[in-house]
Amino acid sequence: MSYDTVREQDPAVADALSGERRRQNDTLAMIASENHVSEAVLEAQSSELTNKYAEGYPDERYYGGCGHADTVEQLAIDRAEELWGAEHVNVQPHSGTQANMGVYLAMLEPGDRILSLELEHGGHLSHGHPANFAGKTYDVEQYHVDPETGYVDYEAMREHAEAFDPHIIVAGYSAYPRDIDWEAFREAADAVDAYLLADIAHVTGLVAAGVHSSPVGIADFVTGSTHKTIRAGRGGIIMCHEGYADDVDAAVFPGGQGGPLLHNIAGKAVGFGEALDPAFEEYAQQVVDNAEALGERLQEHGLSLVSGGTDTHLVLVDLRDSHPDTTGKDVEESLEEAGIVLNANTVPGETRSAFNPSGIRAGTPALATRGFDEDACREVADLIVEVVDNPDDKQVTSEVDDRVDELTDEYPMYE
Ligand code: DSN
Repeated sequence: MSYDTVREQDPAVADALSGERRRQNDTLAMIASENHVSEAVLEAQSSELTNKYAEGYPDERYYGGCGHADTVEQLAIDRAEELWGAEHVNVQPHSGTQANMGVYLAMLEPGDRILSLELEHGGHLSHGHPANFAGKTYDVEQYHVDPETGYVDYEAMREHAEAFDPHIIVAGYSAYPRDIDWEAFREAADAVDAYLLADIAHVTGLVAAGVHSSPVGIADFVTGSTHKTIRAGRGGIIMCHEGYADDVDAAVFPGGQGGPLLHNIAGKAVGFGEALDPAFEEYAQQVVDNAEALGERLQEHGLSLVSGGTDTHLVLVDLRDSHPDTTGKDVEESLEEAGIVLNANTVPGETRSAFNPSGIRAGTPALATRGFDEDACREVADLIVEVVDNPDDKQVTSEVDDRVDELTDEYPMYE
């Protein structure tokens, strides 16, 4: 893919686009929420559908000329229903946060009670952080992971639900390395007559491939984003029982959004089609195997992992035991200089700040996309530790960067 037309018309933007393409090829994308979509998804996302207004849903639009838009959106819906086994799917949310907003708008009134996992324990802003619309609109209380094990404390969550009597319980996280006991949440929600929302934003692809347990059919609502492990380009989705379909659809449009981003929905359709291929299951298994190999090797080097390991696509390192004077931000910045891009992250029981926290989060979805296996991920762990042990040593940074260059040449992306 070239940016020839943009280059002729707008060199400043073309330089940034080519620079980003080079950056993605030349560095290891280990931000757990990122991935590399296929050239076909990129093409669909940059199609002429960006020009089309199509408020409404397939065959029920408020504008003319929506025939091709209908085809694309219906393909995305049908493929999503098949991938996740859902009764009803809305593919219009612009992101995972907008998907959560759609569920809240559909089922809650302002002031209603949400019970969700605290952000620094792995939750998400849209689950009710005070800085987010959800925290400002609803009455939010939060459950936690067990400080000893790093796993969700299901018993405490259930007791909290009984005391707080929430209208909705939110499960599913952004920085949680373990599988989730959806039935425990179902039982807690049933005990207090609450809805259950499962936010599988990070693990959409793992759930679709059957390498992470599925909340579909257990939770009332399942939300996700489409650009993470599922590799279908930027956006969100909502899945629900048929009985909630009209409420959810009305909450997304006209309730919370205007016209759908049909070009993004085209990307979703293409990406979901790719994920229906049996090869996607191998990819998803490789993501999980890679994360396990990465985590085990980091632990062999003496780093502490929250929960002692991973069942998913990510590991969460708590630096406080092994490197008490090094912050997550220090490591994030030094690693970026060495060509490894991940993010500083809060850890349960955080003693620093959200901006300069005590942990790092590292994911394997993008590495598996470019072909990395467990051995390659063990080597990446060795490289990470080199930098963590020597954050200010420019010689070490440069040597790691050289090795990253060799690895990215070996496993090229977007050639
Ligand atoms: N920003 C995403 C993440 O990194 O987990 C969640 O929205």
